[in-house]
Amino acid sequence: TDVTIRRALLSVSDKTGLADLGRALAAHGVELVSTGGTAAALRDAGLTVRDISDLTGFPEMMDGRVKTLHPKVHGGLLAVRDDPAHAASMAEHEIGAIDLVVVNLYPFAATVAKGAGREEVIENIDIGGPSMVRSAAKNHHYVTIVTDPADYGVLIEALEATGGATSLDFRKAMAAKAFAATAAYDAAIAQWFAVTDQQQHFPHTLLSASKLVSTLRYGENPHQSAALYVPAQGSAVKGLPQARQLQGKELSYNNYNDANAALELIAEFGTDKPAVVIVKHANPCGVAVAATPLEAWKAALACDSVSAFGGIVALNTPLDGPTAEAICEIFTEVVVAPGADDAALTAFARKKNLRLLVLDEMPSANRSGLITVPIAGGVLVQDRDNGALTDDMLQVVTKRQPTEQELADCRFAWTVAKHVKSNAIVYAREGVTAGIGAGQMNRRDSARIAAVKAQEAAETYGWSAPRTVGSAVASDAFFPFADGLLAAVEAGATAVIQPGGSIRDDEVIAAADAAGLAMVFTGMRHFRH
Ligand code: 93A
Repeated sequence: TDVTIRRALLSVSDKTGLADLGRALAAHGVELVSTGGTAAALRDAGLTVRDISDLTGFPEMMDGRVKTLHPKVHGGLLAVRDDPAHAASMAEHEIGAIDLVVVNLYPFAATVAKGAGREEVIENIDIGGPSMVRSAAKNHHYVTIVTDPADYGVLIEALEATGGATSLDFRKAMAAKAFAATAAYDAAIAQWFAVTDQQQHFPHTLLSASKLVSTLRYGENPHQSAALYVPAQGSAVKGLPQARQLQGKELSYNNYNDANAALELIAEFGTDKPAVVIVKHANPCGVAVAATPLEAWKAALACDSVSAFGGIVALNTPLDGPTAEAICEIFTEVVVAPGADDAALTAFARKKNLRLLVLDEMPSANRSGLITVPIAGGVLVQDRDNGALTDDMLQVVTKRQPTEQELADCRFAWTVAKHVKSNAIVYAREGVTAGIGAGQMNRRDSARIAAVKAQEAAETYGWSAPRTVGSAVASDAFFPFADGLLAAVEAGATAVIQPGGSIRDDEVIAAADAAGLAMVFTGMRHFRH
């Protein structure tokens, strides 16, 4: 099933590695046929090339829109070589077999990403390229298709090993990759139309535009297989797949998921003041903003030092030595930050298993995007929750106005609550979470659990009172009854931030007034189920 390559058609926008590939092909006596720019590049490298117009008998025309769309090309690609009728057609119409196609497409996504106008974007929709890719891939029994410059090396190796041929296994693998590439390419185009013309969701890109980054050891559990994918057409979002891992074991599925939760929350804090987030099972168990990263770490840890064991830590500032030393005092799975100085690197080096990730750029908390959730028989799609709190949204509903500190704590607690599984209750004081209640099936339980955590922290650290005393409490959704609010009062909260909008708001406001609380409504909720 080895097929010897006699004629190759090269037509590439990305000319990376082209000259080397051309030389390797020529060395095996392969005839090179190319479109204009590719032919010029190959000639510059000193190679002999036949112009596509010579093969088709037509000039490249209409600004290059019609270059390779011709039966002499597609007949040469699609013919079933050992079918006598196909062979007869080839002979009758003087169609020569093409054994290898090397194509990469007009840079559609990059053109969109650089903010080009509509006309330029449309001109960068490649038609002839994907057609050749699909013809060659369909006929992989005879034809080799290569779409990614990263595969030139393996192609050259295959040619060397066989004296100028490829195996069926290789052609199959490249064909699969080729169809994935054209699917992703078309998905990006469809997405662009949807966004530009209709402002609609178009989940196809999320579902099909995927490039395998790595196979993971296993999924959430060892009996589940798992892998990491990124959009095939490149992503504007800098996130974990682009992070540099400086040390430690390979990231697991759960590491990625938890580190992502930590990264998404830390991204909310910008870079003005050092902040630290500790995540466990995709929920924060301690968050703090402070004057230094070390102080922020200590304060975040104190919120729930039991849960922080085996946690995922994210920072919004580069890691320094003292902070790294302090983090190393407890078992930590992953640390992600926008950099680390030499002292930090030295400290972490002693913890061989700790996975240290460095991101040059933090993802934007307010970016748009789509979230998918598979359900039996389908997929749910929604916008990312990028809802941000602005001053004009805040409405004080109690007799008492919040103090400046209470208002700041309300905002901080609200930001954290957005990243806590519902029902979410977050107590915070002076830029530090005092207690977090996550994922309960009723709000009162979340409020109670958060208070218990705060009580335990007070006992661990020998504080005279839990830090919920004098705190602000955030609730991700409205209090349906006064009981959740009363649990917060009992824990010592003096200010409340919540969306409002319950039919019993009056009851809840009355309870707050009776307890002398200040309460603000946001008019926006942050369910995270
Ligand atoms: O405009 S096209 O859709 N029409 C074609 O017939 C065609 N054939 C190849 N674009 C076409 N191509 C693309 O041209 C290839 O996919 C490749 O990206 C590019 C290479 O052009 P050049 O060799 O002139 O740089």
